Amino acid sequence: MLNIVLFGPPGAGKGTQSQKLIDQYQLIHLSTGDLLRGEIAQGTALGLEAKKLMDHGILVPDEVVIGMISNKLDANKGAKGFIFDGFPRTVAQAEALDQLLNSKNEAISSMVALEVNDDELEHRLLLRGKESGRPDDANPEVIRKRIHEYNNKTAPVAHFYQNQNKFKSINGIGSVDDIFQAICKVIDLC
Ligand code: B4P
Repeated sequence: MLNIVLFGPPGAGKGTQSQKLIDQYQLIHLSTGDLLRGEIAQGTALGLEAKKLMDHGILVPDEVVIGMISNKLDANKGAKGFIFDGFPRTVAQAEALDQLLNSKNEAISSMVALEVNDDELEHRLLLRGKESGRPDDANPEVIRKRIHEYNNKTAPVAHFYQNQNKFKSINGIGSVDDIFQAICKVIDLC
């Protein structure tokens, strides 16, 4: 199986590149952000709790997102592989993902990290906020909180995969197609 973690700060282009990668490699796209927004749209208890945190740019508790990913892995048993988009976002999530995959005799093939500076992230997210109405993209303070959460809780996840020799860094500034080609070069070596 080909199991790719797409990593990077909010607005780095993980969702954008995932859409192209699932077509190219026929992988299942697992975006915890999309799954949480789905729960919010359906008005579930989980979604109502998650919304309070997401609207303030704060990460949702580990056990919630780990449970969602576990269910999705079980629901896609015949898959050729997965793109993990926005997950794992903490070291505890990365450890849980390794355990989940281990129990199925699978493992992460590679982590691809998109590198984008804070000014560009803020610019992209504010633009998306105007176009999509996403509440967590509308307010510069919330965007800065998300970047702060990323630096505090998510950036250490890169070391987790560096220690396993699975970390690859890609410049996330440039055209969507050029970045996509750079990611494919990494994946084709897996
Ligand atoms: P996510 O939904 O994961 O969203 P994101 O990090 O903001 O976006 P992404 O990096 O995918 O950006 P995109 O491609 O869309 O998370 C939202 C919230 O959910 C989190 O803050 C958290 O509260 C919660 N959450 C999610 N997962 C969690 C977890 N595992 N644990 C705990 N909490 C969790 O790109 C952004 C914009 O840039 C788009 O408008 C796009 O068009 C543009 N863009 C993309 N590539 C570009 C390029 N090359 N040049 C110019 N613009 C580009």
